Amino acid sequence: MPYRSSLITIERHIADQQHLHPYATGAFSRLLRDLMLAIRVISREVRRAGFADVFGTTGDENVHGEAVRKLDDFSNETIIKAMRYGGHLCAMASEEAEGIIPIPDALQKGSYVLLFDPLDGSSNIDINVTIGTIFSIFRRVSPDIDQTGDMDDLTQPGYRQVAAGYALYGSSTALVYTTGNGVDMFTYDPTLGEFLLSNPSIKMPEHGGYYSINEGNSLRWHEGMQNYIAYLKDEDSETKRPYSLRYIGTAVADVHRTLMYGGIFLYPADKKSPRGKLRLMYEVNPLAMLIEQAGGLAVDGRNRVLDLVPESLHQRCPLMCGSVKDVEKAQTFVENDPISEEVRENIAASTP
Ligand code: P6P
Repeated sequence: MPYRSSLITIERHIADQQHLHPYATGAFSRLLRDLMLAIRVISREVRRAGFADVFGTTGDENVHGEAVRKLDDFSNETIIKAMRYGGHLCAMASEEAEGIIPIPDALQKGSYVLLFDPLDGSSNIDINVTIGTIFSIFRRVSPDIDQTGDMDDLTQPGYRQVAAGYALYGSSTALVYTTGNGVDMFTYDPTLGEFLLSNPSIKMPEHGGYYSINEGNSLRWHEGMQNYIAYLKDEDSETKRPYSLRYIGTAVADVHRTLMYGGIFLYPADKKSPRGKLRLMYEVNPLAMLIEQAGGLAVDGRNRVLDLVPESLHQRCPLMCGSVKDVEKAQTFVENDPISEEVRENIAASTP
């Protein structure tokens, strides 16, 4: 029976899952509800971007020296405003903000921290190609519940995430999230103003037929990665090769296709970027939790992403993720690439 006919709203689903979290006091459910409101507001703005003056850039640059687009700014502010008053968070961090986003002194602090990429895929905004919002939630580790959280709360290893997910602003607006009990997808029905359960308990195929990587970087790849991608292009009916290349250039969209159809998404370390491009705390960690919860693997080339101990809030992290058989095959090719040496050197270089 197709779930599209189900009338299970995300609020109902969160409440139903609450019994799975003995420590859940309802605050966690209310936190997710507030985040869903922010995503609804961003979805509305993305949908009308062509009419409202929200295309283009603000003229500012973010902490990474990248041009900030108007929708980036709007999405960032929307999440901060929707989340700071609920009393569930003690701190936030965003791709668009250099340091901790504190909860104002006058407002109640909570037991969680939220890290997010407010609008992933910015370069695709003005050409109406799928973009998304990525989020990651941890319980605070600092003891003082009345104080704003600190960097230790925000830079925890990914296996401590209590929830992770993304919104996808594509042909429809979808929300995919996990609280550690599998992955569920909800599709937004704007006529009802509700996210309705559309794909419960998503499970990835053991291997797929797609690979997703920016082939423009191929001359920068280390030898192992070059050999792996060449392997995927060989003719071999038994292993269903050649794979098809799909690359949207929005990590959320490329990972979502990998989650739904199987295969592998890669943004590897290379000779120019020893730690790849994607950010560990608010892109790679949440995407890795979702992929693992759906039965896949997510590694930095050598290590399980969720085991990585962060050194800084905005650090980059190489990513290979997707179907178990595909990621395991890729690892046999790249295990001798000089990634760990360069990463170690790069860690020293980037430590402020
Ligand atoms: P490239 C979008 O700007 C982003 O951060 C990710 O969403 C995406 O996977 C990647 O950059 C694309 O980068 O170098 O292939 O254009």
